[in-house]
Amino acid sequence: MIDWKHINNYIDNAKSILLTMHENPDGDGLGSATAMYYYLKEIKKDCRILNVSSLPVEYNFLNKDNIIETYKSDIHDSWISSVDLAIIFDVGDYKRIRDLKTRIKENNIKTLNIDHHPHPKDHPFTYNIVDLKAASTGDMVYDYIKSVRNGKISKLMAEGIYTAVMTDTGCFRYSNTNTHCHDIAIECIEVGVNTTNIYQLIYESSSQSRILLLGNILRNIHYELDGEFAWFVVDKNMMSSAKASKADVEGFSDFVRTIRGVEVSMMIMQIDESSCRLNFRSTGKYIINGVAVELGGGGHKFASGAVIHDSLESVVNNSVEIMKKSLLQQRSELT
Ligand SMILES: [Mn+2]
Repeated sequence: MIDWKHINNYIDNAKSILLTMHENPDGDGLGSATAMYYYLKEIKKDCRILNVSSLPVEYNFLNKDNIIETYKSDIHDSWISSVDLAIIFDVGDYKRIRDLKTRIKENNIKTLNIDHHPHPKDHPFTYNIVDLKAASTGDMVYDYIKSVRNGKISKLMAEGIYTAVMTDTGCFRYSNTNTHCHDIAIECIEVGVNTTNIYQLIYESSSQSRILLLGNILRNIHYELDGEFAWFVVDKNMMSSAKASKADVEGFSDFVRTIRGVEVSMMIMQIDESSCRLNFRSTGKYIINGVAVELGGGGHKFASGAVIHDSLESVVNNSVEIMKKSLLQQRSELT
């Protein structure tokens, strides 16, 4: 059990608090930060949410009060110099806050990491609060707010928390979904969160480019190991011919994992001539973060990823082989 009352001292002692999360943020990072923002404002803290990436359009509803800012050195550096505490949500790997990591270091700002991804023992944070069992970082923020504040959470906090829990559990479908997720959802509905609306804004807003790209991908899936392992490539040509953006690719690995018989899906996405992004998803039979770590990345047991600095061709060859080897090894241990 995490001692949130004790952790509250770190927050209580800070006057100015910076909230941030990993680049290319998802619903968990954004929802966690907005919920925390509204709580910190309620207790009259000077705080801001600064992200290194811009806000994906489907999450605009969390930004009614224009509280989610994209970090710009000339606009924000003077405020950052007055910050005493940076709270980092859902980061997985500290380098994923890019330039903000440098600013935090330069200004000797204390760091509080709140995350449900594994971090090494020699982590760089002042305070490292990790709960690997939490379905989302939003669950942890909810637990914190509940332990220091009386009554039900406010509607604005609940919109963030609900978004975090819903997106990280794949709408309460993935194996990480537990009774706590549902308890949180009940409270969110009780305080007036329009859950249907949030679902539609996030999941029923595919661009035509995304659908065009998905069609192309679905025609080119490779199946290995009797159909248990499915992988696909998204290269620069596919992206440009569909006029797609990075955000259009979100969720494709989850989708391919839903094909009958598929236990593990892998997306290999070309970033440029010399780097690729990999995404791995598992239904739960095989653990796939070992492969992610081997390739220089990380993540959860059943959802992980990596960025590799190499050509597409060589990344395809290597990663498919490494994944097949790991799955065959695990398969032999299962039987
Ligand atoms: Mn998360």
